[in-house]
Amino acid sequence: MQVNRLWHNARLATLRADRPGLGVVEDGLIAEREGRIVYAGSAADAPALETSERTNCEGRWITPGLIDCHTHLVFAGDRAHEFELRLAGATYEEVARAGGGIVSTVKATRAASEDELVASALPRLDALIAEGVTAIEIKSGYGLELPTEQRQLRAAKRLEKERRIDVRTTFLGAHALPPETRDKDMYIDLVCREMLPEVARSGLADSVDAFCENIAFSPEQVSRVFEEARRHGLKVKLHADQLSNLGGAALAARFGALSADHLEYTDEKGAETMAEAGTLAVLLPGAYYFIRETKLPPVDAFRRLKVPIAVATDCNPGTSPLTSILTAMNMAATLFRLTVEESIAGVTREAARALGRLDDIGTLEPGKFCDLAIWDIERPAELVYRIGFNPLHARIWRGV
Ligand code: DI6
Ligand code: FE
Repeated sequence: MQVNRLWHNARLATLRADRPGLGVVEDGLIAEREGRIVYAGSAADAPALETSERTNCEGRWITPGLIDCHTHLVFAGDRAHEFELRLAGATYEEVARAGGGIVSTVKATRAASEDELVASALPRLDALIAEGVTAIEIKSGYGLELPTEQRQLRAAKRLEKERRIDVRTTFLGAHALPPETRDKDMYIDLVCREMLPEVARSGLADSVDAFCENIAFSPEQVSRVFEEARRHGLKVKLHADQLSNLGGAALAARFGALSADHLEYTDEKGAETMAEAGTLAVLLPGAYYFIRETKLPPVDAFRRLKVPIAVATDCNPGTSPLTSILTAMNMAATLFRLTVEESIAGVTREAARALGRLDDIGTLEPGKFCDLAIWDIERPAELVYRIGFNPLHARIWRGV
């Protein structure tokens, strides 16, 4: 079989769902043609392969390229000053009610051009790419009015032209109440009647998200956004039960959401509803850590009910200024007690599932994009165990 490239003498963590654990293949080989995997398995079982580009991996580990399935990567300004306020004892909610929080990033983002949004996102994206990220989800949600929401989404899509990476965009108009509006129902009318239809028509967003929380929007208001998303054929996901239990996870599941995210305050009923609907849990330990939350998400219930678990950075300037997916993996294990296998699956196969992209990415299997991360490690646990150390040897995107 003629292939473009192959990598041999490697240990593969295939993350195949039909194999136990990480789907490890000891003496492994991966072959690629036209950007997709044509073989991933033991060298002994490989078909005859002709190629001009053979790479000896010298026993290194290969995982699927990492996927950050929940980020607010595109925004202007920063919230370092607020960080100092919180160090002085203000809670995240007090800062939000004092007009700080999301709204202060909104002002900076509204004032930024598309080029400025791209330029300020690139260093954050490069930090993730340096750790082997090959696909990322990026939300809007700092415009809270149509032109800036669209500009954020266009900037997010432009990142695919600036770097070799796969970007999925999410419309998060229902992120917070904009400074010029005092009436949440009126703003949700604007989101549903003006913003969402235009964003859907322009094809700028792959899915729709909302923030279901006391300092944001109620389950009823979120339901209106989700009904409008459904009318436009867009999948939904939800920032749910982060600071309190408003039944957000169950609400997301009832709308067949791809995922419910955060989930610190989700209860057994919420986990059951997610399991019935096939809605994934996206855990965001960076936000839990940064706002010093103490309520842990119900990981044991997710395991028992077989709710798939993904892990992401939630990179955003207010509650998770985190641009290291390896650190998010360590936090998921250290803080949420995920196993090494769950943490690695959480940023590969399950993150792909959370984006509805499992057909194309997230495991090392024939037919999938040849997105690889090649690591200088002796065992996969090192990817989760170490803090602030990046053992990436090479990142391959679409075979290159
Ligand atoms: N929950 C969060 O933690 C972020 N958004 C959300 O819905 C916070 C975003 C910010 O503070 O800028
Ligand atoms: Fe978020």
